[in-house]
Amino acid sequence: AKEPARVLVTGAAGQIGYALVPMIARGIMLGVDQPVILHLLDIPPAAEALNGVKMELVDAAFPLLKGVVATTDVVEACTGVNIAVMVGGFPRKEGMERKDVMTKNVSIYKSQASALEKHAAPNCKVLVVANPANTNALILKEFAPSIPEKNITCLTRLDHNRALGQVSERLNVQVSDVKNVIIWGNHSSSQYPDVNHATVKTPSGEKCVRELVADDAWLNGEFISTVQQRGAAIIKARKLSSALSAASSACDHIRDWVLGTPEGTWVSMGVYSDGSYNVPSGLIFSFPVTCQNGEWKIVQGLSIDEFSRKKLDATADELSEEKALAYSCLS
Ligand code: NAX
Repeated sequence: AKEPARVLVTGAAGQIGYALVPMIARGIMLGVDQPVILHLLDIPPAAEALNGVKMELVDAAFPLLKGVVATTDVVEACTGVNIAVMVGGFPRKEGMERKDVMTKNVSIYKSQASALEKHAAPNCKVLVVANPANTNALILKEFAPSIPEKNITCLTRLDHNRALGQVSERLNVQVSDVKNVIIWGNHSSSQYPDVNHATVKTPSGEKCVRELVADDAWLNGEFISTVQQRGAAIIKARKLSSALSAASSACDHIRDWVLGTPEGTWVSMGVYSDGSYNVPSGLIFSFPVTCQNGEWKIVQGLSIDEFSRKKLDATADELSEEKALAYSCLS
């Protein structure tokens, strides 16, 4: 039998946490043969709710769940973890300036970076979900210099999955037959959902999404804005932000990273830029990646047309600006 993996979820008393922890305990993140011990962190005002989540995890009697550590102590939460899913953060409240929200999150991610660096298991893989996800991940990277930069990522898989969903709805095909969309850049409305290399499996072989849709106006317009604005549309409908889809996508992100992507398929992950596709290095930027043996690699050599270039540059500019803002918030 495998040794249990320790999985940290921060913000575990929140909405995404509530959807995510049962998925992890059921083996959706790491596989149905991988026992897990959940480490749940939240802040003192949420301690009672966090304990309620722990009670429900006990009540669900998950066979793979070998233990639950529910705590408001960041050191206890981080100790020995193999996977860290950072969902906790400070939300933007009405009337708050961007800089004020950034200051709060910079300070959270700075201190959690140190705790992870000192206490997590060697080679711990980190996924930042909390917004601003790319920049929180960058702060975490900066303040955990001994964690290899390849181990620090942010979630854009939800946007990726949303793009697959939109193509599948439009073409009336199974979502599992659509692949290789790309989310470039920031997990924000400046992201660029790109279908130029996406394909659909059909009875007569693989076909390009662009050819099948045969409507460039839709692909270059409404499709992009629908994916970019999907989070806002969910809030409008549910009066709450996306949670089950975010949780499911976080599982997809970690599962593919740890267990590998299928041959010929790539996924989108926010990773530390090495300058590929002329994206400035030193940003956490969403790229198409393949994963093997627990490591991601940016897909190289894709053609970037002029339309795409502009969109890539715009989202990179926004991330450079966010990075500068984050640095100006460091005390
Ligand atoms: P909730 O407000 O329901 O939950 C957040 C939880 O984090 C709360 O329980 C809060 O007490 C806790 N928390 C706050 N500060 C903390 C700290 N310092 N340490 C540990 N826990 C802390 O938000 P929820 O809907 O679960 O969303 C969580 C985050 O995900 C938000 O930042 C949200 O913007 C972000 N999202 C990111 C997505 C992505 O694709 N990257 C999509 C979904 C989501 O919007």
